[in-house]
Amino acid sequence: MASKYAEAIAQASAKHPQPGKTFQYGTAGFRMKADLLDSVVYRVGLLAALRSRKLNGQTIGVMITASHNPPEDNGVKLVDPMGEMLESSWEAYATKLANAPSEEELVQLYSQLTADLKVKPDTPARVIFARDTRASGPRLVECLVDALNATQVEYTDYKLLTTPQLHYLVRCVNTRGTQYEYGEVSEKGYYEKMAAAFKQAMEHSDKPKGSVSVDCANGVGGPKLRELVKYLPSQKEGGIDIKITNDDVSKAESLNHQCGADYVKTNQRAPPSSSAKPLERCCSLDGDADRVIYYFLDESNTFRLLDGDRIATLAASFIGDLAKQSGLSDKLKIGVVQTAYANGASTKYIEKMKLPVEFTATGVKHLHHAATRFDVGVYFEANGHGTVLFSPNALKAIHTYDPQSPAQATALQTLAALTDLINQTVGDALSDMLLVEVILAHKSFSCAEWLATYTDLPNRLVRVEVKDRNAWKTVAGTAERKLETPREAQEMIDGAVGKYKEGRSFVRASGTEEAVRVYAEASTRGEADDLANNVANLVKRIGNA
Ligand code: NG1
Ligand code: ZN
Repeated sequence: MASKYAEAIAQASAKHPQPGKTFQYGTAGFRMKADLLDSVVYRVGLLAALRSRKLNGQTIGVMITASHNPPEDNGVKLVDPMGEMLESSWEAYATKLANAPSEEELVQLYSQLTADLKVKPDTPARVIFARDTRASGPRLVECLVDALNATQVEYTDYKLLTTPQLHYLVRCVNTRGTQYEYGEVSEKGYYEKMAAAFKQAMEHSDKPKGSVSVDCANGVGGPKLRELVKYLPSQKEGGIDIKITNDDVSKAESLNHQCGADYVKTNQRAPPSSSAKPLERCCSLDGDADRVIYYFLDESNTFRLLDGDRIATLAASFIGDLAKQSGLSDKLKIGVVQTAYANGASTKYIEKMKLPVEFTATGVKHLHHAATRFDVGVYFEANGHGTVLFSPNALKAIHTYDPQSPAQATALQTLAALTDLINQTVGDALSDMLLVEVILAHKSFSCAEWLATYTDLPNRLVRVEVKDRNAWKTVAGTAERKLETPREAQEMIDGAVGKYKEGRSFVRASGTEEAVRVYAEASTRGEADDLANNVANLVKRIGNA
């Protein structure tokens, strides 16, 4: 049976032909050179309509961004009703739709999916969408709109937003008028909610010290941070002195170029444009403002990184203290979720705080999912993407507990503020940055004091090109720390690791690039480099034999 929208789908699809490529909806949706994406975005629009109808007209989000990738790339991903990433079983449908070679096959597949998923074509469908600052964004929005029109979707174009802002809006729309109302459905609502929570979180703290210089990767985070600052208390009112840099979105080619969170994390250095003085607090966002990384130059002008692991440990220790001080420590099971890329020293530090640590595969959707199993689940990838999730049980405890002393009341108020300050849908650089600033102010910490909480093990990440990255499979349940195939590889890695004090190394196929990644850490810089090189060499040998 032909679907109700078959003719319209085929007609619009003819404007966006499949370029004869194979696409895959990966951990970050679809992402590649922007000029290959028209048909993909069109088909993602079709899937958004199906998804919304399947969920009885709940609003689905579509974000057009390629995050930290170069300016000529773009990407697209779907956001589920509570602001989470698309349910993983639907990723396969996205991939299938993107790969249908012709209009006929696309229409047939669409009808098949409609039937298989028991979607009623007359159910209303709603979509909201936004994009980052890339030059290809407006063209890709047209492709998306063609799909939404063909399938009679009610939609709102939010134009330029950060990825987490779109996630926020999706959750707001779908909870409007319910007891779980998340916030006002507008960009302004986002700023107001965050600013109010920030003020409340700062009420019982010292004034923030010094300034924070924010590198916005010349992406959408720049204009959005400027907007947010208008809602935050001024420095005189006890607010933060925020210095915004790399916020030029007028030159397409400057996006993520020698700046931004990925540049800083990968190169372990500040952007060349940085004029920060020693001990000045700095942070970098990525191109769609869902990652943040802190850093500073120490007294001897050496670059010091405070990455996602550092933010996770800082947040977990602060929230753990607040839970104790407010009398809620029995009621709140706080845990931390990491990936194998987390520095071993950060894991030890969390264990020393007597908090449980869980490991998942790479990719925030895995971390996010694991974090929901705690009352307070702190999750961050080392690259700076993460957030803190409060379970319904935790929210209830925090909002209904009757404090037994003024000290408990104070801690409880700060804790309650954090539940609003921290984006509950996805990692959010603006929200995470304010969280870090709040904690540093409460603890009266400089970056140097934050860094001194533990010492990172020297580590090295190496990218190795091999014939077939899919030949590199990890053993299920090991959070990607052990290889199943190629058969001989793991034993050889174990042999290499055994030669180093506190050595650890693992190899996995990248989910976003045609390569495998080698991670190594050991007790000294030289040993970590050696181990990484040895393992990389054996991977090259096996992978290109
Ligand atoms: P891959 O390419 O699968 O290693 C990279 C990052 C992930 C995650 C995704 C999505 C590392 C080692 N890997 O994944 O953490 O952020 O990109 O952007 O940083
Ligand atoms: Zn990003």
